[in-house]
Amino acid sequence: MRVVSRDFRPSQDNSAAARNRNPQNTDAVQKIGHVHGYTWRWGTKRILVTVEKNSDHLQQLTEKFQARFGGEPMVVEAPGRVNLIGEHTDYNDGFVLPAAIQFHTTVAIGPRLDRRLIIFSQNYAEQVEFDASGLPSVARKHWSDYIVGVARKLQERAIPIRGASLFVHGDVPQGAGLSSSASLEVAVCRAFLEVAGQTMPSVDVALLCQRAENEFVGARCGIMDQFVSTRAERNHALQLDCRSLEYSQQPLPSDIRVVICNTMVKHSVAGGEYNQRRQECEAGARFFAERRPGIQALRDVSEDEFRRYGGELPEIIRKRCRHVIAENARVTEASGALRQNDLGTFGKLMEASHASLRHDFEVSCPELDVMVSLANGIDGVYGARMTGGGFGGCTVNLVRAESVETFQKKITAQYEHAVGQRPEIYVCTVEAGVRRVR
Ligand code: GAF
Repeated sequence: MRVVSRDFRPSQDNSAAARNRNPQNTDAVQKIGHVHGYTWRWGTKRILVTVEKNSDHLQQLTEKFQARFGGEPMVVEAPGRVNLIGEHTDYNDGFVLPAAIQFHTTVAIGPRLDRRLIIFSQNYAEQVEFDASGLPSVARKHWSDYIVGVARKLQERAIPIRGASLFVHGDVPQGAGLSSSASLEVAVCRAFLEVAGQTMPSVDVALLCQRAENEFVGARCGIMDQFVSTRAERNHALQLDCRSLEYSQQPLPSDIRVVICNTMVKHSVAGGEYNQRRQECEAGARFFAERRPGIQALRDVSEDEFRRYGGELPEIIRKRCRHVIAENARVTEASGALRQNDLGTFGKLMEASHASLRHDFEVSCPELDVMVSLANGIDGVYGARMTGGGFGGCTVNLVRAESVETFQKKITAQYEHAVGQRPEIYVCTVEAGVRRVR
């Protein structure tokens, strides 16, 4: 890899708060401004400035691509996600219920006549170059690992990676547990496919991106993030069976909002704790497999079997297993509750999920616990829990639409008071999966 330039020109205000979007609340809008591809709205009743991404950002990305590389790029964008329930179940062949959100990684790509792969990241203000016919075989702990990993996996499937110029920009908050990595992988995969004139079923795209992260980057993540980034539908949560990859789209009631609260504590799936949890789950699955043939993963262990044999397990493994087995049952119940519009039950399941992640799976942290407990004390909140891998990052909250504004104000003030750090609050729109936008 050659680092070609570091570009320290000031970029747009890219804080996640500035990108927060709340289209339902336009009654309070007084002033509108257009800055750097974002529409800024100032409301009389609101504390927070909310910002809508508009189509200008694509135009601006295109112009930046043209200024740097010349030519007409194709542009692809893939969303980040929030997981409503079903945490650390995906790599146990279990069930999850995530939704794609309004934060994306956007990739502008144009073919080159030579074999060079030139990639500029606007977020890192850095450009790197590779020879497409001799891509690095090991990760270097650099943002480009995700892109190289995907390119190598495509090459392994005999998809030609020709010379290309890429301009990459992501507005998924990084280290927040909202799948900035998966959205980068999926966007880049689709961009390479477009430029090669090839198509691939979206399930295969998700699997290929997961393999790139598992085998090249070295994070042993499950399939949830890549899958929802490819297959999500607008205004729907996606219920996924992570073994069979069968899924269904579940409409979200129009009178609730999915609100994400960022503790501002950084999280990383690439960190050792995540892989360690996975090993502990695998040890648990091996233990149960010795007692009942046919068990391949914790997904196959019933609550009854856990009660019967669980006492023989070392305490740590027993706790990990208890979380996964109960969490799988919660996802099934929560999906049923969502279908019935029973948000009270859904909220209770979120609460139980958080408690289990905190005490049994031990992936929460004090800031996440404070955020959840504050949310539970605010009117109009059906449920709150940590979301994503944990060890920091965000909580997900299901909030009655009319209570969202008060919720934002209260949780911001109360969290800042309790922790000494101002949180970022994102009122989400639920979006579709990866698509070519230009
Ligand atoms: C991270 C991983 F990437 C997912 O695969 C999943 O395991 C999640 O943590 C926890 O549910 O986002």
